[in-house]
Amino acid sequence: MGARLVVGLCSVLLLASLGCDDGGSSGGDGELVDVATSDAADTTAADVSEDVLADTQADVQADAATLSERYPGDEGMAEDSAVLFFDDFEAGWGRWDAPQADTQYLTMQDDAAVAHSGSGYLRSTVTTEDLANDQYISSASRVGFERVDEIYWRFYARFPHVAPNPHHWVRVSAGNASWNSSGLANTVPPGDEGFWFDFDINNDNVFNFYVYWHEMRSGRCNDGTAEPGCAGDQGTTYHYGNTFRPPGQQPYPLDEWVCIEMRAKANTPGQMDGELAFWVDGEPVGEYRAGHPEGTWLRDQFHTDGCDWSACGEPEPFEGFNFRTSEEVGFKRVILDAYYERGSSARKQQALEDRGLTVSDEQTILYDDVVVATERIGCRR
Ligand SMILES: [Ca+2]
Repeated sequence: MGARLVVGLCSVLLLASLGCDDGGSSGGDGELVDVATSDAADTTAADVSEDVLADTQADVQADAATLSERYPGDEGMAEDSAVLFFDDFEAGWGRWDAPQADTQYLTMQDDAAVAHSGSGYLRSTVTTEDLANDQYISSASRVGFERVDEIYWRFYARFPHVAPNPHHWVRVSAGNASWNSSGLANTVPPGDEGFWFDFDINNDNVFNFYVYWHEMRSGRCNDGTAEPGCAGDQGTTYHYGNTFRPPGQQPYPLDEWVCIEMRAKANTPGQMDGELAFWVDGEPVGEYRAGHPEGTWLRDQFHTDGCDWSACGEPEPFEGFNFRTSEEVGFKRVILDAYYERGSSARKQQALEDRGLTVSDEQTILYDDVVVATERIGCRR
């Protein structure tokens, strides 16, 4: 809990340093269809054309289609060799490493009128009263899998009420065989041991990556270093997650299922070719890789929405992520976490009320159709 204590400070700093927000959206991956050619030396023109068609369809099936396109309704997807984890919440507990049964905050539900698929879904609820009793509450289910160099994670989330969003939300962690220290606030993870990121929601209901890795920047100095006396010296050295929030996002709609998918690629050791990206309802929203997008670092945030602070430099192409120094470090766990902190929830509640909104005392998030895979999943068809 000591580590979590420092996270509270972090939110104040983050809120204080939140800057510009305007239009423009980042690019994303296009889908490339690999059209086959046919070796047709001994066949007729008609045969060739049929062969080409058949090969093309086979290639679309095997290479180009997302998992969702290949498995309509997600039927049979769980058995695909690219799938590391699958839960449509139709079979109760037992698929996650933890928990194995309902907890005070996390409960399996059965209601076809609400569920995204079938009748089962997962409900996370943390109330204001819960936070009065316990300052830090993590409502989380977690699962590990064999380490991989590239990961896709799709799930559906639904926010039924106007309420403070979690202090930090869902997490992807990468590590070597023994490293299990993701979530440790204000701690730079060693490059040959692990790295991790949260996928967060701010009070405007838009998303950002919050990333810890061995080359993460400190919030102390304007240039991300932690040298006392530096330009913009904040007077104390700290390392909280580096923030990547794509501009121009539409806030998620209230009480509707939203399809979220993220992608993370570990770098080749010694190179800056690590990548992060996410899609909302199948549309690319943010992508961070060597050379893209253009932006400006200030302390521990990469701003892609322009800047007007005094130390603001010209936007430059993002340098890419050097997430790890060893190939032993791979993606190994996802945590469907909603982590609340009493102080930040109270500040978020006040900010929402100041906008004239009626704020629920119940901070609820619903989840359904979770898939983790080594290739693009896409939204359920
Ligand atoms: Ca379901």
